[in-house]
Amino acid sequence: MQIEKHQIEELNQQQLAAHKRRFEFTAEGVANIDEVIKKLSVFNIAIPSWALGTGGTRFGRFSGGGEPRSLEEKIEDVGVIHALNQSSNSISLHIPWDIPENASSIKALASQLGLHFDAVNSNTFQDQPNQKLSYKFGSLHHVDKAVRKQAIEHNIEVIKYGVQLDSKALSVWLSDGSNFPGQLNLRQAFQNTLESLQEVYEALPADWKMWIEYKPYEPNFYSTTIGDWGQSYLLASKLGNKASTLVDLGHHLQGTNIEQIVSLLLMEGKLAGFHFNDSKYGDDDLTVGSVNPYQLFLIFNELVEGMDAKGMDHATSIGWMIDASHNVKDPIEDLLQSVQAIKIAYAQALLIDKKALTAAQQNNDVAQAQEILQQAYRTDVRPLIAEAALRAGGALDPIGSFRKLKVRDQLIKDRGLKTVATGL
Ligand code: RM4
Ligand code: MN
Ligand code: MN
Repeated sequence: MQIEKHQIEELNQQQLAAHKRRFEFTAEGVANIDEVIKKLSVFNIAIPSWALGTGGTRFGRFSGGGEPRSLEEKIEDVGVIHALNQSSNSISLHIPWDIPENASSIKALASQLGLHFDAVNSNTFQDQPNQKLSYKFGSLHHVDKAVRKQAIEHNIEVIKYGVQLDSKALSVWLSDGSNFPGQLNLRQAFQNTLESLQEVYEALPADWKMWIEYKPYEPNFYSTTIGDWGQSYLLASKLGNKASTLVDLGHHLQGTNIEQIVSLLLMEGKLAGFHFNDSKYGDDDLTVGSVNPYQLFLIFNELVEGMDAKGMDHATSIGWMIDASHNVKDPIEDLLQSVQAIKIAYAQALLIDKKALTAAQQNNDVAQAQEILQQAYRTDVRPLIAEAALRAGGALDPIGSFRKLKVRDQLIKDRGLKTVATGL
């Protein structure tokens, strides 16, 4: 199913007059409005191939109907998202959940929808049918060299798929860890991981990156071998320039100051990018901005400030991706909401009066510093996001349009009610 340009234009037309009024009201207070709109127009966030189906928990999975049955259908769904928001022009594949059997036809389909391929993700946290050795006790950190070798080869195979699709990064998340004290020699586990990653690193093409994700617990509950940003950073530093640290917002213990981690990784040139989601307790993978939008804004404050300090291009110099899953929402609606939330936080960060904030910081004027941040945070920037989408050919109201166009009904008609997408 594909959304036609004229369908979006017709819906936009009905909302145009109200939008213009709202936009002019907000734009009046923004000195560099054209620059802000331009930055918002080129800002894209990748969609993970595993988030297009209904997510499950370990207690059950309730399929929502019309889920994509193949990689082609997942790409079509990203096409729908991108047609509506003009901000999701790439897809990130998880191998082997989504193996591109015929790379050239997959690439052709994607580019017809204005999409390309973001990072490829390896999976050594599950055993696959016909797999020789088990990952029950880990993969790249395993005590048995043969298991490590199998996991290394899998990562190299993932790079090969990525090369066929013009991806430029391998993203590695390991569930490796231990469930009980004493189970593992922690130093040995780390060293095995480093050696294994070194072999994968050797196989990276010259223009590729390796993104190393960390996570404090789950599925292991005593130690995770890449458990925090320090451990990821250590690996990335030892590996070399192509390796850096990937921050998944759900992979921190409660109360962690994520914006500070982000700020320092950026300073060191070791921030690979993001897996965006939101959480209340742990790796909840909830819709971005649904629980703690202020934290997201504070992260973007550090990002904009830190990237500007280094003259980095906001849109392209690090990886922007969603990593969420949904067991009670329509996945497409959820992803549209997530992308909107990210763009809202980014727009608010662009509105911060940087000069005034620097002055307040220099004068230890704490109250004023807070006023400046919250002035930006409390600005309703949604008309700016809508204007950027409008100028790029997207919908003023992506979710409203998705509903009015009855996209899900159509997908159920085309694919059936009881379809199940690959993924978690
Ligand atoms: C993990 C982690 C990875 C993702 C898997 C599915 O918790 O966030 O990025 O690939 O889940
Ligand atoms: Mn992740
Ligand atoms: Mn996760």
